[in-house]
Amino acid sequence: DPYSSDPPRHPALRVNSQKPFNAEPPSEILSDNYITPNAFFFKRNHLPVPKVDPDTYRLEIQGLPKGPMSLSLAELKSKFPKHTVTATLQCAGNRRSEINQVKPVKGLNWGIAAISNATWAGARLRDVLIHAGYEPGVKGKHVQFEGLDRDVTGTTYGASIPVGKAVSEEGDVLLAYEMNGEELPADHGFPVRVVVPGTVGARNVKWLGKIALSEEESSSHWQQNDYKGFSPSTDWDTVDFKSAPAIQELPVQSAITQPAEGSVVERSQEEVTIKGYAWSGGGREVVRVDVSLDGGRTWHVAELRSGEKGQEAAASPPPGRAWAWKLWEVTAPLPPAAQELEIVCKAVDSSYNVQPDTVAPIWNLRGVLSNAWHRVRVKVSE
Ligand code: MTE
Ligand code: MO
Repeated sequence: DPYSSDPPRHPALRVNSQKPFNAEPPSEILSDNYITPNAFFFKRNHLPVPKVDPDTYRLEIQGLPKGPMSLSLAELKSKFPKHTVTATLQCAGNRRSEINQVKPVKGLNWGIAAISNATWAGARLRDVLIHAGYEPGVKGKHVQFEGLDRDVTGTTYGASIPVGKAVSEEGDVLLAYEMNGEELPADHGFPVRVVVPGTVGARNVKWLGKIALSEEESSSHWQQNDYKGFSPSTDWDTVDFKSAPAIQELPVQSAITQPAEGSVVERSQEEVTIKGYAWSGGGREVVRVDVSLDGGRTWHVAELRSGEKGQEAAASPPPGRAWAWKLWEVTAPLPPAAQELEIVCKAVDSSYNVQPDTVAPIWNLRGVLSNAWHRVRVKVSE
């Protein structure tokens, strides 16, 4: 069993698949912490977790002017300044279950919690590329990453990002060896993973074995034939994966974490508190979250928080570098006589992108990019 050496996991996680291991935290606890504890951070593995010996680990670097080279873990930690970034990671399949409800799709049936937020530390990818001879004008459009996890045929996980993101001083791309002040957990890429803030989870390659500058995108299945969006009219007979770009930046997103679907609020309390998260890709900051208790007829503006309680001010990011989610909260009066509430949330980002109101027009055969208004139904008890 290639999965026999997978690490232990927290029993509270909601498991979508055991082998490979895929799980999300209970959505009600997602908004309890601004920084998601490592044990509760969602886990998305395509393959068995590789066992990597940190003492013999080498990171291979190819396609740069100084020729092929490699770095040990100790070199990665000592040769380059340690850079810290708080960034939210979201799987392209987050909220796929809502797409499935419209018409079934292929993929893990994620709820709203295939998204988490952590403080990552490591070397900047930019510094490592410059160390290998990168300078403006060097040929190459994409930076490819290869994981050390492999399937039975020896094929490794891989992905790539545009070189501009990789070398930008404002891109904040990390070769991370720490997650929330601890060494990277096995499930999250020990000893080194790429963290590409603002970019879909799939490009944040774990158990990083190789970096290559190239004219082409990664040839991996996950870059070429997966993690792409299509029209609702495209089916498995007509889909041409070459016709769509690989997902990089994700669209604006928000969801309700509390109250939970189907729960009961007491009429006598007269008001209800609603909580959730909001985030957008590409470093676009969430500037507003609107919440409705009546299915979207009337709206309340939620209060946004971009840090642990009491530390919000320190967390205000420079424009275009809002990598971390905002948690939001609103307390609103219960509408008189309502026996059931349809609670809805929608976020607006700094480009004034908004979420679509329904799922059907964004349905796609892989069930990715699911970001319609999130709706939760609760009962009001007399
Ligand atoms: N990297 C490797 N090597 N293997 C993988 O299976 N999964 C990707 C990405 N990096 C993956 C990987 C996907 S699809 C996502 S959403 C994120 O890792 C999940 O990161 P996490 O498990 O730390 O939450
Ligand atoms: Mo993912």
